[in-house]
Amino acid sequence: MTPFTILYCDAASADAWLNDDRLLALLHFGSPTASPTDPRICAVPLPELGGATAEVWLGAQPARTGVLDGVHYADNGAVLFLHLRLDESAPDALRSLTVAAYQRLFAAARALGYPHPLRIWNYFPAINQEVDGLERYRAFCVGRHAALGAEQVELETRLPAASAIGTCEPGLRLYALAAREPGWQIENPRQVSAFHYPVRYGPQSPSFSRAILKHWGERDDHLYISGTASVVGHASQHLDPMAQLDETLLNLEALIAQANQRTSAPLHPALLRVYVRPNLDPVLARARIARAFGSDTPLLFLRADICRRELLIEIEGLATSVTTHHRRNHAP
Ligand code: 3EB
Repeated sequence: MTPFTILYCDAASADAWLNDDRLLALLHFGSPTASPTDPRICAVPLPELGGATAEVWLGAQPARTGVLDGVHYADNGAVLFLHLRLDESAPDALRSLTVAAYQRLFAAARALGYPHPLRIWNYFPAINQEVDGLERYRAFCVGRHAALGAEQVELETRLPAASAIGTCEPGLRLYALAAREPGWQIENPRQVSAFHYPVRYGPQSPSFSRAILKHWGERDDHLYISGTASVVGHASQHLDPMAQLDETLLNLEALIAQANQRTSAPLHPALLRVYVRPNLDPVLARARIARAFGSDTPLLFLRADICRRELLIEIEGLATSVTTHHRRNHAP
Protein backbone atom coordinates (compact mmCIF):
# COMPACT_ATOMS: atom_id res chain seq x y z
CA MET A 1 0.00 0.00 0.00
CA THR A 2 1.13 3.54 -0.74
CA PRO A 3 1.90 5.06 2.66
CA PHE A 4 1.05 8.55 1.42
CA THR A 5 -0.10 10.60 -1.54
CA ILE A 6 0.75 14.16 -2.54
CA LEU A 7 -1.65 16.79 -3.84
CA TYR A 8 -1.73 20.51 -4.51
CA CYS A 9 -4.43 22.79 -3.14
CA ASP A 10 -5.26 26.43 -2.48
CA ALA A 11 -4.58 28.21 0.81
CA ALA A 12 -8.18 27.96 2.05
CA SER A 13 -8.46 24.16 1.74
CA ALA A 14 -4.86 23.76 2.94
CA ASP A 15 -5.75 24.73 6.48
CA ALA A 16 -8.76 22.39 6.49
CA TRP A 17 -6.30 19.50 6.07
CA LEU A 18 -4.87 20.29 9.50
CA ASN A 19 -7.96 18.64 11.01
CA ASP A 20 -7.07 15.35 9.34
CA ASP A 21 -4.93 13.14 11.60
CA ARG A 22 -3.47 11.44 8.51
CA LEU A 23 -1.82 14.67 7.38
CA LEU A 24 1.99 14.29 7.24
CA ALA A 25 2.98 17.58 5.68
CA LEU A 26 1.50 20.88 4.66
CA LEU A 27 3.92 22.88 2.54
CA HIS A 28 3.01 26.54 2.46
CA PHE A 29 4.43 28.60 -0.40
CA GLY A 30 4.55 32.37 -0.67
CA SER A 31 5.66 34.89 1.90
CA PRO A 32 6.16 33.30 5.30
CA THR A 33 3.76 34.25 8.06
CA ALA A 34 4.37 33.64 11.75
CA SER A 35 6.57 30.65 12.52
CA PRO A 36 4.16 27.69 12.54
CA THR A 37 4.07 25.53 15.65
CA ASP A 38 2.34 22.51 14.09
CA PRO A 39 5.26 20.24 13.06
CA ARG A 40 3.39 19.24 9.91
CA ILE A 41 3.51 22.80 8.55
CA CYS A 42 6.60 23.79 6.60
CA ALA A 43 7.00 27.24 5.03
CA VAL A 44 8.74 27.42 1.66
CA PRO A 45 9.33 31.14 1.14
CA LEU A 46 9.01 31.39 -2.64
CA PRO A 47 6.37 33.52 -4.42
CA GLU A 48 3.79 31.34 -6.15
CA LEU A 49 2.59 32.34 -9.59
CA GLY A 50 -1.09 31.53 -9.63
CA GLY A 51 -2.99 28.31 -9.08
CA ALA A 52 -2.11 26.09 -6.14
CA THR A 53 -0.38 27.65 -3.13
CA ALA A 54 0.09 24.62 -0.92
CA GLU A 55 1.12 20.98 -1.08
CA VAL A 56 -0.40 18.27 1.06
CA TRP A 57 1.17 14.93 1.98
CA LEU A 58 -1.68 12.73 3.08
CA GLY A 59 -0.86 9.45 4.80
CA ALA A 60 -2.78 6.21 4.75
CA GLN A 61 -2.75 6.06 8.57
CA PRO A 62 -2.88 8.57 11.40
CA ALA A 63 0.41 10.39 11.92
CA ARG A 64 2.49 10.99 15.02
CA THR A 65 4.08 14.43 15.20
CA GLY A 66 6.82 16.03 17.25
CA VAL A 67 10.00 18.04 17.44
CA LEU A 68 13.42 16.46 18.02
CA ASP A 69 16.48 18.70 18.51
CA GLY A 70 14.78 21.42 16.47
CA VAL A 71 13.75 19.03 13.71
CA HIS A 72 9.98 19.08 13.14
CA TYR A 73 8.51 15.79 12.01
CA ALA A 74 5.46 13.67 11.27
CA ASP A 75 5.49 9.93 10.60
CA ASN A 76 2.99 7.13 10.14
CA GLY A 77 4.96 3.91 10.55
CA ALA A 78 6.06 3.78 6.92
CA VAL A 79 7.27 7.29 6.04
CA LEU A 80 8.74 10.25 7.87
CA PHE A 81 8.42 13.90 6.91
CA LEU A 82 10.94 16.16 8.61
CA HIS A 83 12.12 19.74 8.35
CA LEU A 84 14.32 22.27 10.04
CA ARG A 85 15.42 25.87 9.63
CA LEU A 86 18.76 27.23 10.77
CA ASP A 87 19.72 30.92 10.97
CA GLU A 88 22.82 32.02 9.13
CA SER A 89 25.14 33.88 11.45
CA ALA A 90 27.25 35.10 8.54
CA PRO A 91 27.08 34.67 4.75
CA ASP A 92 30.45 32.87 4.73
CA ALA A 93 29.30 30.23 7.21
CA LEU A 94 26.98 28.39 4.81
CA ARG A 95 29.29 25.40 4.41
CA SER A 96 29.51 24.65 8.12
CA LEU A 97 25.83 25.46 8.64
CA THR A 98 24.96 22.91 5.94
CA VAL A 99 27.03 20.27 7.73
CA ALA A 100 25.21 21.04 10.99
CA ALA A 101 21.79 20.96 9.34
CA TYR A 102 22.43 17.60 7.65
CA GLN A 103 23.77 16.12 10.88
CA ARG A 104 20.61 17.10 12.74
CA LEU A 105 18.34 15.91 9.95
CA PHE A 106 20.05 12.51 9.73
CA ALA A 107 20.25 12.11 13.51
CA ALA A 108 16.53 12.79 13.89
CA ALA A 109 15.60 10.47 11.02
CA ARG A 110 17.72 7.67 12.50
CA ALA A 111 16.40 8.17 16.01
CA LEU A 112 12.83 7.99 14.75
CA GLY A 113 13.52 4.74 12.88
CA TYR A 114 13.76 6.05 9.32
CA PRO A 115 17.49 5.95 8.48
CA HIS A 116 17.04 6.37 4.71
CA PRO A 117 16.33 9.87 3.43
CA LEU A 118 14.86 9.40 -0.07
CA ARG A 119 14.41 13.02 -1.05
CA ILE A 120 15.80 16.28 0.40
CA TRP A 121 14.79 19.85 -0.47
CA ASN A 122 17.35 22.63 0.24
CA TYR A 123 16.46 26.34 0.30
CA PHE A 124 18.65 29.30 1.14
CA PRO A 125 19.06 32.93 0.02
CA ALA A 126 21.61 34.49 -2.37
CA ILE A 127 22.37 31.09 -3.92
CA ASN A 128 24.34 32.61 -6.84
CA GLN A 129 26.24 35.14 -4.73
CA GLU A 130 30.02 34.82 -4.48
CA VAL A 131 31.50 35.00 -1.01
CA ASP A 132 35.29 34.90 -0.69
CA GLY A 133 35.56 33.76 -4.30
CA LEU A 134 33.15 30.84 -3.99
CA GLU A 135 29.48 30.89 -5.05
CA ARG A 136 27.23 30.08 -2.13
CA TYR A 137 25.66 27.13 -4.00
CA ARG A 138 29.15 25.67 -4.38
CA ALA A 139 29.91 26.22 -0.70
CA PHE A 140 26.65 24.43 0.10
CA CYS A 141 27.77 21.49 -2.10
CA VAL A 142 31.04 21.23 -0.15
CA GLY A 143 29.16 21.12 3.15
CA ARG A 144 26.56 18.63 1.91
CA HIS A 145 29.22 16.27 0.58
CA ALA A 146 31.11 16.35 3.87
CA ALA A 147 27.93 15.71 5.83
CA LEU A 148 26.76 12.81 3.65
CA GLY A 149 30.23 11.27 3.82
CA ALA A 150 30.19 11.51 7.60
CA GLU A 151 26.77 9.78 7.62
CA GLN A 152 28.34 7.00 5.53
CA VAL A 153 25.84 7.47 2.73
CA GLU A 154 27.11 5.48 -0.28
CA LEU A 155 28.10 8.52 -2.29
CA GLU A 156 27.34 7.15 -5.76
CA THR A 157 24.65 4.55 -5.24
CA ARG A 158 22.56 5.69 -2.30
CA LEU A 159 22.31 9.44 -2.78
CA PRO A 160 18.95 11.01 -2.01
CA ALA A 161 17.11 12.87 -4.76
CA ALA A 162 17.29 16.63 -4.17
CA SER A 163 16.56 20.20 -5.09
CA ALA A 164 18.71 23.20 -4.13
CA ILE A 165 16.88 26.46 -4.69
CA GLY A 166 17.51 30.13 -3.95
CA THR A 167 15.01 32.05 -1.83
CA CYS A 168 14.70 35.71 -0.87
CA GLU A 169 14.28 34.94 2.84
CA PRO A 170 17.00 34.41 5.42
CA GLY A 171 17.80 31.00 6.80
CA LEU A 172 18.83 27.58 5.55
CA ARG A 173 15.73 25.42 5.27
CA LEU A 174 15.76 21.69 4.67
CA TYR A 175 12.85 19.36 4.41
CA ALA A 176 12.95 15.67 3.60
CA LEU A 177 11.16 12.40 3.09
CA ALA A 178 12.71 9.40 4.82
CA ALA A 179 11.90 5.69 4.87
CA ARG A 180 12.80 2.57 6.82
CA GLU A 181 14.34 0.92 3.74
CA PRO A 182 16.24 2.58 0.89
CA GLY A 183 14.92 3.22 -2.60
CA TRP A 184 16.67 2.76 -5.96
CA GLN A 185 18.87 5.50 -7.28
CA ILE A 186 17.98 6.40 -10.88
CA GLU A 187 20.36 8.37 -13.11
CA ASN A 188 19.53 10.11 -16.39
CA PRO A 189 21.16 8.66 -19.54
CA ARG A 190 21.12 12.15 -21.13
CA GLN A 191 23.08 13.64 -18.25
CA VAL A 192 26.38 13.12 -16.52
CA SER A 193 25.57 12.15 -12.94
CA ALA A 194 25.77 15.30 -10.85
CA PHE A 195 28.24 13.59 -8.48
CA HIS A 196 30.57 13.23 -11.51
CA TYR A 197 30.36 16.85 -12.69
CA PRO A 198 33.84 18.19 -13.57
CA VAL A 199 35.55 20.56 -11.18
CA ARG A 200 34.70 23.66 -13.26
CA TYR A 201 31.25 23.57 -11.60
CA GLY A 202 32.74 23.80 -8.15
CA PRO A 203 35.38 22.23 -5.89
CA GLN A 204 32.97 19.49 -4.80
CA SER A 205 30.46 17.95 -7.22
CA PRO A 206 26.81 18.08 -6.11
CA SER A 207 25.75 15.03 -4.07
CA PHE A 208 22.33 14.05 -5.35
CA SER A 209 20.73 11.42 -7.55
CA ARG A 210 18.49 12.35 -10.48
CA ALA A 211 15.62 10.43 -8.91
CA ILE A 212 14.78 7.81 -6.31
CA LEU A 213 12.41 4.98 -7.17
CA LYS A 214 10.55 3.60 -4.19
CA HIS A 215 8.61 0.39 -4.54
CA TRP A 216 5.89 0.61 -1.90
CA GLY A 217 4.02 -2.47 -3.05
CA GLU A 218 2.99 -4.43 -6.09
CA ARG A 219 2.32 -2.01 -8.96
CA ASP A 220 2.73 0.78 -6.45
CA ASP A 221 5.85 2.79 -7.23
CA HIS A 222 6.80 6.37 -6.45
CA LEU A 223 9.52 8.13 -8.42
CA TYR A 224 10.84 11.15 -6.51
CA ILE A 225 12.28 13.35 -9.24
CA SER A 226 15.09 15.78 -8.39
CA GLY A 227 15.17 19.29 -9.72
CA THR A 228 15.67 18.82 -13.47
CA ALA A 229 16.93 21.55 -15.75
CA SER A 230 18.29 22.19 -19.25
CA VAL A 231 21.51 20.27 -18.65
CA VAL A 232 22.77 17.73 -21.20
CA GLY A 233 25.96 15.89 -20.38
CA HIS A 234 27.15 18.32 -17.72
CA ALA A 235 26.59 21.54 -19.69
CA SER A 236 23.72 24.00 -19.51
CA GLN A 237 21.90 24.26 -22.85
CA HIS A 238 20.13 27.20 -24.58
CA LEU A 239 19.79 30.86 -23.66
CA ASP A 240 16.11 30.99 -24.61
CA PRO A 241 13.82 30.08 -21.70
CA MET A 242 11.35 28.09 -23.81
CA ALA A 243 14.21 26.11 -25.39
CA GLN A 244 15.44 25.39 -21.85
CA LEU A 245 11.96 24.19 -20.94
CA ASP A 246 11.83 21.85 -23.95
CA GLU A 247 15.24 20.39 -23.05
CA THR A 248 14.09 19.96 -19.45
CA LEU A 249 10.99 18.08 -20.63
CA LEU A 250 13.20 15.75 -22.69
CA ASN A 251 15.29 15.15 -19.58
CA LEU A 252 12.20 14.33 -17.54
CA GLU A 253 10.93 11.92 -20.20
CA ALA A 254 14.32 10.18 -20.38
CA LEU A 255 14.51 9.90 -16.59
CA ILE A 256 11.03 8.42 -16.31
CA ALA A 257 11.80 5.98 -19.16
CA GLN A 258 14.94 4.92 -17.29
CA ALA A 259 12.94 4.31 -14.11
CA ASN A 260 10.31 2.38 -16.08
CA GLN A 261 12.90 -0.36 -16.68
CA ARG A 262 12.52 -1.19 -13.00
CA THR A 263 8.74 -0.97 -12.63
CA SER A 264 6.00 -3.40 -13.54
CA ALA A 265 3.68 -0.59 -14.66
CA PRO A 266 4.78 2.60 -16.44
CA LEU A 267 5.22 5.76 -14.40
CA HIS A 268 3.45 9.04 -15.19
CA PRO A 269 3.98 12.45 -13.61
CA ALA A 270 1.46 12.79 -10.77
CA LEU A 271 2.42 16.39 -10.10
CA LEU A 272 5.19 18.78 -11.05
CA ARG A 273 6.67 21.79 -9.30
CA VAL A 274 8.18 24.37 -11.64
CA TYR A 275 10.78 26.90 -10.42
CA VAL A 276 11.19 29.85 -12.78
CA ARG A 277 13.32 32.96 -12.85
CA PRO A 278 11.50 36.26 -13.52
CA ASN A 279 12.12 36.29 -17.28
CA LEU A 280 10.07 33.18 -17.94
CA ASP A 281 6.36 33.42 -18.75
CA PRO A 282 4.44 30.84 -16.69
CA VAL A 283 1.43 30.90 -19.04
CA LEU A 284 3.54 29.80 -22.01
CA ALA A 285 5.39 27.28 -19.87
CA ARG A 286 2.14 25.80 -18.58
CA ALA A 287 0.90 25.16 -22.11
CA ARG A 288 4.19 23.57 -23.14
CA ILE A 289 4.23 21.22 -20.13
CA ALA A 290 0.58 20.29 -20.67
CA ARG A 291 1.43 19.33 -24.25
CA ALA A 292 4.21 17.01 -23.03
CA PHE A 293 2.53 15.37 -20.05
CA GLY A 294 -1.20 16.09 -20.44
CA SER A 295 -3.33 19.03 -19.35
CA ASP A 296 -4.54 17.07 -16.30
CA THR A 297 -1.07 17.03 -14.69
CA PRO A 298 -1.19 19.29 -11.61
CA LEU A 299 1.43 22.05 -11.83
CA LEU A 300 2.70 24.46 -9.21
CA PHE A 301 4.79 27.45 -10.32
CA LEU A 302 7.23 29.21 -8.00
CA ARG A 303 9.46 32.23 -8.59
CA ALA A 304 12.97 31.18 -7.56
CA ASP A 305 16.68 31.35 -8.20
CA ILE A 306 18.22 28.25 -9.80
CA CYS A 307 21.67 27.05 -8.74
CA ARG A 308 23.42 27.87 -12.02
CA ARG A 309 23.16 31.51 -13.08
CA GLU A 310 22.28 30.66 -16.69
CA LEU A 311 19.49 28.22 -15.85
CA LEU A 312 16.03 29.83 -16.06
CA ILE A 313 13.75 26.93 -15.20
CA GLU A 314 13.87 23.75 -13.15
CA ILE A 315 11.17 21.11 -12.72
CA GLU A 316 10.83 18.48 -10.00
CA GLY A 317 8.00 16.22 -9.02
CA LEU A 318 6.49 12.86 -8.34
CA ALA A 319 5.72 10.19 -10.90
CA THR A 320 3.58 7.22 -9.93
CA SER A 321 2.57 3.93 -11.42
CA VAL A 322 -0.93 4.04 -10.05
CA THR A 323 -2.80 2.05 -12.66
CA THR A 324 -6.22 3.50 -11.90
CA HIS A 325 -5.05 6.63 -13.72
CA HIS A 326 -6.44 6.43 -17.23
CA ARG A 327 -4.53 8.79 -19.41
CA ARG A 328 -4.93 9.57 -23.04
CA ASN A 329 -1.93 9.40 -25.34
CA HIS A 330 -0.32 12.76 -25.57
CA ALA A 331 1.02 14.17 -28.79
CA PRO A 332 4.76 14.90 -28.63
C1 3EB B 1 21.60 20.27 -12.37
O1 3EB B 1 21.13 19.42 -13.13
C2 3EB B 1 20.70 21.40 -11.98
O2 3EB B 1 22.43 20.50 -5.86
O3 3EB B 1 20.74 19.47 -4.98
C3 3EB B 1 19.21 20.24 -9.64
C4 3EB B 1 18.73 19.47 -8.58
C5 3EB B 1 20.37 20.96 -9.48
C6 3EB B 1 19.42 19.41 -7.36
C7 3EB B 1 21.30 20.03 -5.93
C8 3EB B 1 21.06 20.90 -8.26
C9 3EB B 1 20.58 20.13 -7.21
O4 3EB B 1 22.77 20.23 -11.96
C10 3EB B 1 20.90 21.83 -10.58
